[in-house]
Amino acid sequence: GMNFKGLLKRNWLLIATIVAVLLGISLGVLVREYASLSHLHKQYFGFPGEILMRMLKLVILPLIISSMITGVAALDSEVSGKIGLRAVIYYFSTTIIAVILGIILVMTIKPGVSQTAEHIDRAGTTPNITTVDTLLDLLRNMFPENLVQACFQQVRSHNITKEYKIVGRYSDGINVLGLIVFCVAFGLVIGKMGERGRILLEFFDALNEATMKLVQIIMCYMPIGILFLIAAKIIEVEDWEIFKKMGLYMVTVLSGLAIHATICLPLIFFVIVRKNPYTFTLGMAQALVTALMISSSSATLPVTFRCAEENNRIDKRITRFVLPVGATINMDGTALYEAVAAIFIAQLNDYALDVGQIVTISITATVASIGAAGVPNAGLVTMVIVLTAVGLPASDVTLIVAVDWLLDRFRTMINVLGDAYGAGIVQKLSKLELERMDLTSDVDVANP
Ligand code: DAS
Repeated sequence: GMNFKGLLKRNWLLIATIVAVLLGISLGVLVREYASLSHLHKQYFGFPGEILMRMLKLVILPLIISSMITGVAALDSEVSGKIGLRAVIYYFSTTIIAVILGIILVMTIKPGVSQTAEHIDRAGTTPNITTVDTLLDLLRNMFPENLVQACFQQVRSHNITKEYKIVGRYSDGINVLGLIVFCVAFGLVIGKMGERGRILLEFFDALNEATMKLVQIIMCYMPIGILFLIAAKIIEVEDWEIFKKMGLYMVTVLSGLAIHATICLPLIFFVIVRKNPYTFTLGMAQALVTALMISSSSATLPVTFRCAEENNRIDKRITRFVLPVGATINMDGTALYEAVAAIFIAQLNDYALDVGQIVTISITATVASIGAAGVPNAGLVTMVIVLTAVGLPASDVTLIVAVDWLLDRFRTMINVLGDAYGAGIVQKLSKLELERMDLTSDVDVANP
């Protein structure tokens, strides 16, 4: 058995992070109650949290590049094709399951039926996007015209400001999808080059190792950053009343996310992997708390990597491949949320949906979740395509903006969990190929 001290020692970071969350919430509540801070001072308050976000975002670039290139180059193209296919099948089926779950819940709980859209204040203006636009943007992003620019490109998607204004088509960040596509192609080519490719492979492998060491250092700062991040958020939220009005809607979304995380995903995992799914979830705890605190799958990626590899012992050849792609396109939580939100808005408007429209909602919610970037509030923005597709006013997205900061956190957490389970499942399904490679290859890039 393990003694208490050992447990503490092994999980100190997680424990410190959870303590930081609790302290941060208390601090936020206290400051709200007893101090009246000016807008400027509120901003200063969040500063240590801002620094954490900046550091996490900073390592995304070297991490994605080095992990994707080595991930692909270390496998032969046939194997990486198979692994890629399995990952895509997993992403797709779990996303659909999440959407269906969301639809069932919102149609039984009916959170919007007892009230009308007039009772909820609208905020901000509406963006104007269509399904076609979103798909084209997705494809455009896959083929960046300039590699350097892709590293700091303004991702094409809408952005929502603190005042809940939706302000146009861009939010700054990295074009992750574009980099992934490039790195897959580049990795494949390097893998095929033989001896000459080896030097590049070793370079990127070393880059990956160095980056992960940096991540380890950054994670030590995490509790402090998180403490101030959550405290500042609590100080800053203006409208708590809205939570009463939207209570049932939030309960619907949150219970859907909870069921998906504790029943659907674990069941699939158990059937395929035959291991305890909850131990697996616990292994991801640090990443899940991080996602909850920063509402961004991309910025959580470094932590997701560490948890999956260190705690859950997933093969690096799998994580390097499955996690970055998952963080960008596999969003179960977002998909579930989009379906619930769209039907909730229909209920508010007294708008009866027929079966065809419900099918349309499931499809567009899936597309919208794939199209959403792994950044805060992205799902709220792609929501517009779901509404437009069934003839609901796109402007009604403004009805749910005020509570999105909270729901965003929870759906991001489920997005990250889905990616992690995906890595575990794909690893199990690819066991044969991985073992065969272990036997034939003389160098082991994944575990030098
Ligand atoms: N917050 C997002 C994520 O990073 C997506 C969303 O807004 O739904 O996963």
